[in-house]
Amino acid sequence: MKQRLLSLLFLLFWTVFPGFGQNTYSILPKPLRLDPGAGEFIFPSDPLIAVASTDPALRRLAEELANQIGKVTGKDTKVFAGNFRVKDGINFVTSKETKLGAEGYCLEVTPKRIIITAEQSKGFFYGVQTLLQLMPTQIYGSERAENIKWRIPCCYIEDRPRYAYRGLMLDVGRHFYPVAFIKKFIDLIAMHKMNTFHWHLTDDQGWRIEIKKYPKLTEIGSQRSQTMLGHYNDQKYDGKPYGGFYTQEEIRQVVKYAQERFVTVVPEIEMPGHALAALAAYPQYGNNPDKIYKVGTKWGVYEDVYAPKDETFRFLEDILTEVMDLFPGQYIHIGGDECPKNQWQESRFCQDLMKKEGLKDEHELQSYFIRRIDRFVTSKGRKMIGWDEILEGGISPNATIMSWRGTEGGMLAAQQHHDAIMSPGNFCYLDHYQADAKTQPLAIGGLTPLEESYAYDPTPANLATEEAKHIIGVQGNVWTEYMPSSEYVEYMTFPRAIALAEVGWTSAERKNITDFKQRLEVHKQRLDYLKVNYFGAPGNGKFTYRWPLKK
Ligand code: TNX
Repeated sequence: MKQRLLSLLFLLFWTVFPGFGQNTYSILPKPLRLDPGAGEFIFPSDPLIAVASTDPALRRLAEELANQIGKVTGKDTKVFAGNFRVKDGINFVTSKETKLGAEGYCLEVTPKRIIITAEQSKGFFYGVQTLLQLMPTQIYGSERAENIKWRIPCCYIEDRPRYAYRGLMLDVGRHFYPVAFIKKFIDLIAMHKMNTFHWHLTDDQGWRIEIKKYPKLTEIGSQRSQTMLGHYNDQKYDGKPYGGFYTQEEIRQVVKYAQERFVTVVPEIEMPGHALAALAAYPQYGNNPDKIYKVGTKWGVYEDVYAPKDETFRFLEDILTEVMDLFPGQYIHIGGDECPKNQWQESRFCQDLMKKEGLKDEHELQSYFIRRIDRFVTSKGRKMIGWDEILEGGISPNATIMSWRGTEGGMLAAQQHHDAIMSPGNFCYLDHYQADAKTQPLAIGGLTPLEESYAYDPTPANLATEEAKHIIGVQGNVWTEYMPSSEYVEYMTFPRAIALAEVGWTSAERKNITDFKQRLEVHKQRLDYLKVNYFGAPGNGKFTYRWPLKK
């Protein structure tokens, strides 16, 4: 009788709180396998984190975890170096036999202890991200949290990503953001188990990376006389000079910071189009040496592009040499998008070059341009990425394609056995509105709600198995024409980037929007502790046209 009453009460409880219980495991992105367990691990007063490996990255990770637990729980948390399964503690166990790959991990929580098993430090890093998400959300705070029962629900998790490339791009050309924000952005990338920060460093409206050999790139190219106000169609300007750039020292700092969070930074240096800021500094590399170029003040596409001259290639190779010295990752992004051909059509030099090289049109000239750069990048042992326009006029032998004008480019690349990263506008453009424009601060246009980003499946169904292997991942793009501040970037980026993180990590069968949204509700508390101004955050629900809004 008592038993039946209990089950009845239980049933009633479930009807009233249907989401209850699921929130216990609000892990984003969703792991490959999660078996809930009975009971919980309760933090002792002096938790230990045992690390057997001498890998410095792993030691640092353990130290950081210990610091965070110590800071927020007030418990005396220490790292113990040794191969020892500590009771009442967290164990990092390195194993070559997890079958979960370089980024995978296994996490076991029992009432007695916690064990994270992984092959590499990256895997441990992701295991730790998951572990933090099993703790009370206060663990993300920056000070001691009182009156919390520090416990972790028992479970068994096996996890690894669906795709090897999981990226987020930030455009710092249209607006410039301080290094502190770039680091916060990288923290958020890493927390959601993405592994690539694509840094769009140059554009018509600003050159943002110091190049020692060409100081005018930043002296002149990083400054513009004014900025568009309101929407493009309003054709209004603020009349205020605007500028900023990152020194090489700052860039090294950011790259190191990212490395420590297992995030690779992919620098993008735009060519042959989106080159106006560079041409304002060095007009000799344009098609009209007599023209006075000015750093762009309005958005959109400019006709001023590089001339495919030997001097230009030397200039670009010098720049790329410094860039490669700063960014040790394998990929170098060379842009390649939106390159109007008018100036090449009108240029005697270009027309002669086309004849000499047997190029039948300006698309082939673009392809010639990209191939020369590809050859250079490849000769330095790196891989080149370009936007899908670089397919026009013939794809360069070693190029990886970033597909933005829909998914066609990525598919074509994969069919030609080139790697492709999917970033189609409809799903991945985080500069689009995320809700009815009338309720939102100014954005470029479009409408890409959270649900749409979430629904994206990067691997087109009609690719053959061998071709599908070339779809190496997915990326969200934050173009910032309409994002004048870091808070604005956060508002546009989150939570949609979290949906894309799950698209990149979680297998298609495991995805479910209702379940995602339930987990997200808990997750928002974590974002609150991290002071992320996401869409829907308390205090920014009501938008008026102007920014910043009251928080
Ligand atoms: C197209 S996507 C661009 C960017 C703009 C963006 C605005 C791509 C490779 N080029 O220059 O900022 O649209 O959504």
